[in-house]
Amino acid sequence: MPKTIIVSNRLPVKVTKQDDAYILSPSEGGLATGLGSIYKQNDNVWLGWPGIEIADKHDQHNVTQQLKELSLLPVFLSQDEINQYYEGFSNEVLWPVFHYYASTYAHYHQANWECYQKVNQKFCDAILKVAKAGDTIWVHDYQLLLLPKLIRDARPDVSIGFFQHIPFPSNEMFRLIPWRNELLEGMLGADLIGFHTFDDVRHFLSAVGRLLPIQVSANIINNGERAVVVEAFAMGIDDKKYAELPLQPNVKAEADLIKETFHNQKLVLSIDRLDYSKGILQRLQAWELLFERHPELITKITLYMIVVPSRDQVPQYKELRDNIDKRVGNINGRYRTLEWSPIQYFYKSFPIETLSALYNTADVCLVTPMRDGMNLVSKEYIASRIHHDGVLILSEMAGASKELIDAVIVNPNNIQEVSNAIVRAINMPKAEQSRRMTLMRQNVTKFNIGHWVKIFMDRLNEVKQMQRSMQTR
Ligand code: GDG
Repeated sequence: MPKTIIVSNRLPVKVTKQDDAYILSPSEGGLATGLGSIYKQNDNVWLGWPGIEIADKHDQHNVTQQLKELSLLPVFLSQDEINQYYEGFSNEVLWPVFHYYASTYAHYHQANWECYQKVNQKFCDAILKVAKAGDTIWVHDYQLLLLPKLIRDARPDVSIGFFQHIPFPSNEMFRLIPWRNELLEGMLGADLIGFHTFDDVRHFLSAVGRLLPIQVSANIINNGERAVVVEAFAMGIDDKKYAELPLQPNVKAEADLIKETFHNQKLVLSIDRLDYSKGILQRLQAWELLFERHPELITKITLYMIVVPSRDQVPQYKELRDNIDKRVGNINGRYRTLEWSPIQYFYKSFPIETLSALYNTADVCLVTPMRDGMNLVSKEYIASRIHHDGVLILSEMAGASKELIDAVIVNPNNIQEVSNAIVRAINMPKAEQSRRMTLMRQNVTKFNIGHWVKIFMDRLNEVKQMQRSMQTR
């Protein structure tokens, strides 16, 4: 029976070393939940890097056995490979260019490119050990752009889907990459290519049309052998989980404590990974402007800002972290009183129960990335608002803004607009909050993670059928 192989850079599992043993804890992330319905069935499998360097062959064997129990298959990477393929190429070429930060953060090193090719080949070799004719392979994200073609060349008899979780930039950005054609050709090994939004699709098609000698017609690319379909599939979340969490007694207790602590204030929540694309410094500027323009809000409103540690050994990220520390310090130093701080800042991650309690109590969720493929935090806030109140302020640069049109939409570069949106949000009448929130909740419920997985897989099947009927014509 044909099987499905999911492939991503990271496996949906956290591996930690304690003494001499490796401990596995499955991830609760949205993608893992959504794809759980697939990879845990029959002979299906999820293939990826376990997220930690395991050099010893004996340890590799043990971890492989443990992962097998969870339907997971590891691709082990050396520290050099992690540095060059992951940090050097994925995060210092693709991430900045795809988020429109090419001039500030991109570094094009031939050695990193060569390692990126080598590791994509390593993933391919691991897949070829298990893939059979008729299998379906779903490859995820920007770390593996070359993989669809590598698999296709070795195994033309499988179905390949590719989904990119981050934006695809305008061709004017994309063409800056020295190896742009190889990247596009790599992706075109897939039968179906998915992005979060129609804009990403448009940018990708335009890059293919301009850079490769290939015919593009509407959203179909014909490379002479196969028709490759490119479409938007907006990723959703596990809405039920976020609606049920606030009902748990421990979450309720935590929410009550937060309410009590901030009882005479408006609470504004922001949650991001440490990243320049998330617009954290600009958000802080808007927060400072708020008190300059509205001194009556001093002691009446608090920003609860969680920044989840990420890549902070990399100089650019460390610098960003230092700048955030400095700015938060300045604002708190300038406006705080004995009992109140304008910003409660946390540089750490929290358990999902705490996030739920915060989503549930925050009057406003402030999501203002400079550029974001989708942004799941905005959807998690909506799904958590079981009483249909609260206001989402959302950047027009996040993919989610194309769906959550009843949010208060802002341009994150317009500091005054963001600051005004906060004032508008905390003064929004309950009836208007409820009307907007109800509409957004309908969207988040209908287009949830299960729906996303289903429509992608169904479409991949249809594309294969279309290709077959074109061949027999
Ligand atoms: C990439 C794209 C796209 C955050 N803090 C904690 C925590 N989180 C969870 C959130 C959310 C996830 O992390 C972050 O997801 P985002 O979508 O906001 O952002 P990226 O990590 O940049 O993800 C993005 C996504 O892929 C999916 O395609 O939407 O555009 O950049 O789920 O809840 N989770 C826990 N503790 C924390 O402190 N447990």
